[in-house]
Amino acid sequence: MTVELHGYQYSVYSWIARLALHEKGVMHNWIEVNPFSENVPASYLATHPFKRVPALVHNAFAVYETGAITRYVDEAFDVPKLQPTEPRERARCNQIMSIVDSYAYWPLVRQVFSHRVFRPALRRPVEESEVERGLESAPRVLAALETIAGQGQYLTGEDLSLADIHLAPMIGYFVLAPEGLALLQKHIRLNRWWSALSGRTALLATMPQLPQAPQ
Ligand SMILES: N[C@@H](CCC(=O)N[C@@H](CS)C(=O)NCC(=O)O)C(=O)O
Repeated sequence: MTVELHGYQYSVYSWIARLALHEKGVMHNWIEVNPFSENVPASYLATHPFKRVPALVHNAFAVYETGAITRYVDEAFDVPKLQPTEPRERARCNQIMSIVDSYAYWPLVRQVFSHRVFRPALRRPVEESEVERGLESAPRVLAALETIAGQGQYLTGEDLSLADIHLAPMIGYFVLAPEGLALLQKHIRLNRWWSALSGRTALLATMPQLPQAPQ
């Protein structure tokens, strides 16, 4: 049995997929693909026609879209189960995964993290207006998540689920921006959830090694 994860070292979606594999205890080979490069191998584009990362290949089965990957990993491999079975908890889990993909990624990661943290570290051009737009959009995302987050230790109850696995890397990047951390801290449940989850072994073990900001 071989599991290959094709991902980009700094990609937040690749981090999510790696975190799910780690939580499930699934050994895998990492294959580096930079989707922003002009020279993405044709073999990868055959696997992922939209030129994004990640993609997972398990024996001869290839799948892309991070939610499809993490659900597949959860269902194809044994414990721990990462999707609630109780209908309302499962609906919340799916809802949070979808909010993360549809509404959180762009402002939290591509606007705030990228232009406040990542690009400066790489000495790449920064657009302050992107940070501003991200910080304008982020409160609605955080408020929506705060409203539906459960009262338990994790987002959907007392057990870790794919909701936590999809949101944690996005928040992990967002709070590296001081303004991101300040916004998160205004949300009592999310802040409590992040305080507990940010020290989790699997999250730290899979966290991308970011380039150091110039002094
Ligand atoms: N909906 C996709 C999104 C994946 C995605 O946007 N990945 C980013 C990296 S974090 C990417 O490949 N970006 C390349 C680009 O925007 O050209 C998923 O769930 O996998």
